[in-house]
Amino acid sequence: MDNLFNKKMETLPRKSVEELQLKRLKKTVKIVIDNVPFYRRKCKELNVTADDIKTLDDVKKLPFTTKNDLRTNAPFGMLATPIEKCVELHSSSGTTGIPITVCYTPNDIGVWSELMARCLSMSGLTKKDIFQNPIPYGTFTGAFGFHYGAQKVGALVIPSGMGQSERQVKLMEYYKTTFISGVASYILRLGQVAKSIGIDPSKLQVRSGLFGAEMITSGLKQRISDTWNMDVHDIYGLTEMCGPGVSTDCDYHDGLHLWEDHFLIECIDPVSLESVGPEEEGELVLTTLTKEGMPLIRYRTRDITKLFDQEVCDCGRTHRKHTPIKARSDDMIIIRGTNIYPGQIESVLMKHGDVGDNWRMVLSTENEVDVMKVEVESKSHLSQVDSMNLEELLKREIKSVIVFTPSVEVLPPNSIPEDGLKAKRIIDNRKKE
Ligand code: DLL
Repeated sequence: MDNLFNKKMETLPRKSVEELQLKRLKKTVKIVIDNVPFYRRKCKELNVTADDIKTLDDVKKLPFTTKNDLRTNAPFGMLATPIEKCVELHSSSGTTGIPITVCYTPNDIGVWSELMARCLSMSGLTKKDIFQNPIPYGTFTGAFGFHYGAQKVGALVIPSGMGQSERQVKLMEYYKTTFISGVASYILRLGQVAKSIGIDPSKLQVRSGLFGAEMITSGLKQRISDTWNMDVHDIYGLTEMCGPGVSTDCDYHDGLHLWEDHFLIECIDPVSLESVGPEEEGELVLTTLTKEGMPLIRYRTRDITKLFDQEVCDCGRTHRKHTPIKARSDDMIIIRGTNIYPGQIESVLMKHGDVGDNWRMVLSTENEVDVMKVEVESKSHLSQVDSMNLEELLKREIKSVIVFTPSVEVLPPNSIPEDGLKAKRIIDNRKKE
């Protein structure tokens, strides 16, 4: 209970959370219908007005918003506030080239800082910490979110930015950094770099870390924790909501608390678009409840998770938890009729001590049939016989989770190229129709 940043709001009784949500939802719907042509048109088509929102369930009367809607109205068409009231812009590049752009008013920045402070406190950050932020400072939301939140907690922030990995490790050693943030796969790489310059990451002063921006399987979490000898928390977020700071796991590590005073949660079947039942897997759909610059209604995140029904967590927080994001629905690949998510493969790989930190699935077409090869780095150089034995073992174990047998190639350490900020797990070279 002592790591609550905002005790009143984090432990608000459920009834009060829901009353607050309804009040904020009504206000948000009125604002977007009055100010955003896209929502005015969509609501007219569905014949719904702000007065039709009488209960939280009435959110289902409202239209969904998709990434494509944001792209079509980019860069500023979805703003609900005149641009002169906005003070910061962030964007995420995505895959199609048109960036998703979000503008923040001073109040939006204030809320974001508060939510990040809650997440960081939940992960153990205090004002006594030396907090290193190895994330690129730029239009990506990551670095600024952590920076604002850590300052709000009162920690000493080292804005180290991403890259120059040796320098990052030396800064940690020099300033005796106690808490770090980052993109999970980069933190593993920093661990390798530390070892390569003779520094054992587990002997540094770093005792906690808060990581996100990409999927963190329990195996990956354990691996980071073992490499660095630190407590690892998972933080989820997306540019469209605020950036990082939407949810984080508490010390019980059995789900991420999502800040329901600022976001209304739904979980839907991505095909039928109907709500899934309690504790059933589905796509997370979020409505912003306090955003001024770019409020969003029923935003389809594409992220697959399960919502828990539990009223109050043993940590005292009343905000509902969701399981770590299992996948993005657009990352699901279908091979020979089987649905496969990269996380299923990663869960198998990360259990093996001989397997290194980097891997990818390469898809191609052979004789008109889809084939999948899993390329995985070994932790250290292996003999040919040991590599072959490991390949056979991994093939059998992967088959037990995805039904068919993929080919597996064990590669020497550091042979898979690093590609951008987030790890790229799927290389799809299949022949397109
Ligand atoms: O990645 C915000 C962020 C920065 C979160 C740093 C946490 C830490 P975007 O670039 O807009 O924003 O990407 C958002 O990344 O829809 C998820 O698919 C994925 N993602 C983010 N956090 C997690 C996580 C940032 N903890 C997209 N687990 C989201 C799994 C995550 N996926």
